[in-house]
Amino acid sequence: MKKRLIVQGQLSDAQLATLEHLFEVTQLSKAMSLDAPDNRHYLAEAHGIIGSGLAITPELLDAAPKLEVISTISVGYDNIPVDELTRRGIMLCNTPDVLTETTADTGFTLIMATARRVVELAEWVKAGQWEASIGPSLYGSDVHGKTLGMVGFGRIGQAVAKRGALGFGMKVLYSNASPKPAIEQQLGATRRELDELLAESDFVCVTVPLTADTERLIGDQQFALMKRSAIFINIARGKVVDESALINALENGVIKAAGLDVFEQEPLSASSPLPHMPNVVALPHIGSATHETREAMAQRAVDNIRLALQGEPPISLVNEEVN
Ligand code: 8YV
Repeated sequence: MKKRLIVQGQLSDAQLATLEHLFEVTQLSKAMSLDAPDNRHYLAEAHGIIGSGLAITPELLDAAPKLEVISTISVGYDNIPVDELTRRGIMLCNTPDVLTETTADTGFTLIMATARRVVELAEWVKAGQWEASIGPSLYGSDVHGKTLGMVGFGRIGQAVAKRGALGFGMKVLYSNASPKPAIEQQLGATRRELDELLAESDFVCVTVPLTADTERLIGDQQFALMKRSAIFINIARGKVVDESALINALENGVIKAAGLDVFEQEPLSASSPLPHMPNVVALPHIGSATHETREAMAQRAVDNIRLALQGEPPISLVNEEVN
C-alpha cells in the first residue's frame, strides 16, 4: 500500500506528479489549518507532510501517529518544535544551500535601497516631482568602502559579506558563536563581540536563525550602541528584534534607516507604522522569492520527503539523531 502524505505549499505540476506516482497525496490549501477538524482524518493516516509555513504543534503531532517525516520548504524551522519531533522519532528536513545566494541578494538589495533611498526617490519621480527630489536633503549614503557588521555568519551571512567585501570593498565585521577562519581570511573579515560590532558598523545586517537565544537579541540597548548614521537590515526573522525598540530608534534618530524583509508578526499588521516611514524599506518576506530559487527549494523538499519515506537518507535532515 502507498504511504500517504499531505502537501501544503507550492509545488510544480512535475513535482506533484513525482509524489503522486509514489505516494497517496492529499493537497491542502495554505489558508486551511493543518489540524482543522476536516483535516483530522488525513493527519491520522499521514506518513509525511511537505509544505511551507507549516504550523506544527504537539497537539497536531498527537493527531498524526503514523508521521515519519516533515519536509519544510524553507531553511528556517522556528515554526516547528524540533525536539518534540525528535522525541517522537519524526524526521525534520529543510532546504539549506539552494536559497543562500538569493537571500543574500535580497539582503544586499535592502542595503542599497536604504542607503541610496531608492524607494523614496522613485516615489518622487512617480509623483512628477523630479526637481524636488534631487536636492541634498534626499542624498543617500555611500555603501562602498563602509563597514558591514554581520550579526550571524552562517551560509547566508557569509554570502552577504562576500558581496560587501568583494564587490563593494566593504570592511566586514561579524558576530557568531564560533569563529570562521577560512572566510575571515578570504574576506579580511574580523570577529567581534556583538556590542563592539554594533558600535563600529555603518550597516548592521541580521542573519541569525530565530532560537530561544536570539529572540529579541536586538532591542533598545543595542540600537543605542549603533551609530546615528547606521542602517539596520533584517533578513532573518522579525522576532530577533524588539520591533517597538526598532520603531522608536527610527522615529527618534537613534539610527538612520532600516531595510526589513521580516517582521514580528507576518503578514505585517495594517496598523504598523514601519512601511509608512520614509527611512524604512519594508518587503513582504521575499528573501528567497525568485522563480528559480522557490522551484529549487520545492525540489529539495520533494527529494527530502521522497528519500525519507523510501527509507533512504534525505539530503538535508535537521535532526540527524532520528535516522
Ligand atoms: C521561506 C524563509 O520561503 O527559508 C526560509 O526560512 O524564510 C523563506 O525563504 C519562507 O519561510 C516561506 O516558507
